[in-house]
Amino acid sequence: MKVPKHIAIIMDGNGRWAKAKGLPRTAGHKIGVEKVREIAIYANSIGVKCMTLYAFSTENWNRPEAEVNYLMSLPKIFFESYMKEIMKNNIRIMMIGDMDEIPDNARTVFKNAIEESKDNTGMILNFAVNYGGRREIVTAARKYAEDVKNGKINDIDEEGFKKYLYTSELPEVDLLIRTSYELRISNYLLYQLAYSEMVFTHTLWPDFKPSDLDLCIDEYNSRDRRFGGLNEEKTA
Ligand code: V0D
Repeated sequence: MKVPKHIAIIMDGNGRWAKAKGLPRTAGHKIGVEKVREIAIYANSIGVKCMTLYAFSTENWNRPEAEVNYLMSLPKIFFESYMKEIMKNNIRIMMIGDMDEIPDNARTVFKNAIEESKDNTGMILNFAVNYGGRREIVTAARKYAEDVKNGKINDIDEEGFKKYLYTSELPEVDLLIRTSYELRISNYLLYQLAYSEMVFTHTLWPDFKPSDLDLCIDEYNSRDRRFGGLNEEKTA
């Protein structure tokens, strides 16, 4: 059994989960936060090197103001509740996305968690915050063009371009998981998902358990990753 080095997750279904129980959407997000803790600790324990979670997309600003405000309070809740455990488990916190537009208090708790855990050598728990894939690519292109214009670089190529993405220090994404069975990428890691296996589960994020992650990894292992080439045919 191969454990994927880098797993990306779209944690969908919090709202649907809450609605089914007659609860406000925020109740789903609250359980969703506890699931982040549980799944991160488990993934680290089985040897996953990096996990990138879609916490807040550039489109999420369009949600009702009360919900956006609640989402902005989640980093504080998450790190106040779990930072000790994250440190004990040697997990390193990172983030990708545009922190500029995020309220100061949320940004500060994040920065502190990143700083406190920067020497941890276990799994990288990477949060995509105010992230959008197209914006990431355009930002990278702008910086790349700037460096070419200034004579810092001559040639434009794929290897060079990668260095300008938020994920330049991270391993390739092996596996994308999206819960709640929405069959879309939704502007997530557009460039990075080029060769990733994708697993869509019916499970809603608040119901997602370590055993569900195991099932996703089993599915990943059952696939024949060709990268466009021709690996040896599987024998039945
Ligand atoms: C829980 C998905 C937004 C399910 C949505 C740190 C998991 C809700 C943020 C967030 C979480 C907001 C501002 C910011 C950084 C992150 C968030 C966490 C969990 C855990 F600066 N949603 N969200 N953060 N969930």
